[in-house]
Amino acid sequence: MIRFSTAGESHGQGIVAILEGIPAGLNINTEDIDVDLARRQKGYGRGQRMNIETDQVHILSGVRYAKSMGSPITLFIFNRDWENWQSVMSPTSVDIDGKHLKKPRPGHADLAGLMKYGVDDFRNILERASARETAARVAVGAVCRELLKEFGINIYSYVETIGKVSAKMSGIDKSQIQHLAEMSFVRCPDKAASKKMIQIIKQASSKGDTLGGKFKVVAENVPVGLGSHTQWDLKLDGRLAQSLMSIQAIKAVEVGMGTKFASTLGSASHDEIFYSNKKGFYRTTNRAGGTEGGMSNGENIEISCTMKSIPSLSKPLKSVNIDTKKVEKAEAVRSDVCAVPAAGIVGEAAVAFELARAMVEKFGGDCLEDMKNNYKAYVSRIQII
Ligand code: EPS
Repeated sequence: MIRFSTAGESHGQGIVAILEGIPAGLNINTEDIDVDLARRQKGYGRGQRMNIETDQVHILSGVRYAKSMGSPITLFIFNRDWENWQSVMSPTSVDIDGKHLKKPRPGHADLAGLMKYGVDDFRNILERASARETAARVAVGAVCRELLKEFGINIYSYVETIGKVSAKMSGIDKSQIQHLAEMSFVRCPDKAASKKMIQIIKQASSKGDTLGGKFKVVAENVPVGLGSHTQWDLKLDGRLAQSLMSIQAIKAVEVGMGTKFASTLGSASHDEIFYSNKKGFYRTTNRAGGTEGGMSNGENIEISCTMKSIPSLSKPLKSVNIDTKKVEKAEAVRSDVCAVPAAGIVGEAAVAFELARAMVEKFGGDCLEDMKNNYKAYVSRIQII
């Protein structure tokens, strides 16, 4: 079984992930992981922190001569900014001059976290709630992506909406979406919308405000039958939603037509089934977003995620000082203005992890060769149905 966990604080020494269950024999290169780490750092609207960091992965275990060994893979990403935070984040001595954070930011983990964990300085909470943690998830996703590539599965994402500006996708050639997204500063394939998005991010920044939006993740060439209808926690759409919803600031996940299903008649909600000798079973629409009954159905997996506006505001909202209980402005801490483009890369990683997990469950094997043989046998069986 594939699983991972992460550790590390935003301004501590670094972020680490331990990834277990990747079959032996997979090519793993730090350069490939670093490509995704760099993609996550980009996007118009990021804050000054991204000028400090140049994320690079250090593989501490589980890989030898650029191949997985089947043992836990430890991925470490150093926080360059740690140099500036050594006394504040010291694991040993107390920083007596250190400023305690007392005025929780509405919308952040601060208040619930400090009540739950019994601390009087919410730095203990924000350090781990921070989206810095997503660097580790992207490194994990990059390894999973390598596994999926062995089976021809391709994952990409693009930004659909930032604030009130949405991409017009109707005139865009589907085969160009991935490339156009990579070329845009906000990862939006619609050039005109990209320009407007940059403008509204600038405007929000000048007003000390932040912006959210929506991104879509697409997975191509996913085989039929990942996940299962037989038990609630095996359903692929549910697992993908959990993984995506757990990304910092994501408030809604929509599979296929998503919320539009509510107002659409059954006759226009589903994907009619066709058959040809060449293609086998196929559909001409993908309203379901690639899953039916909690299983992949062979169409592209398509999921949109909504990210709320970042709650760290340089012109803060009202809050309460936890010592005096008086109303004051929330703490103003350094932050991004808009991180929707970066969140799309994290979304890709979340989908890559869940699909890799489902692939290993379905095709098993401690070594990649076994997994490939099982896959081939399955594909040839379903082709003759
Ligand atoms: C974040 C606040 C900012 C972001 C950070 C997430 O960091 P800082 O507090 O150091 O300015 O830049 O994102 C990252 C560091 C990253 O790597 O994505 C937050 O509070 O969530």
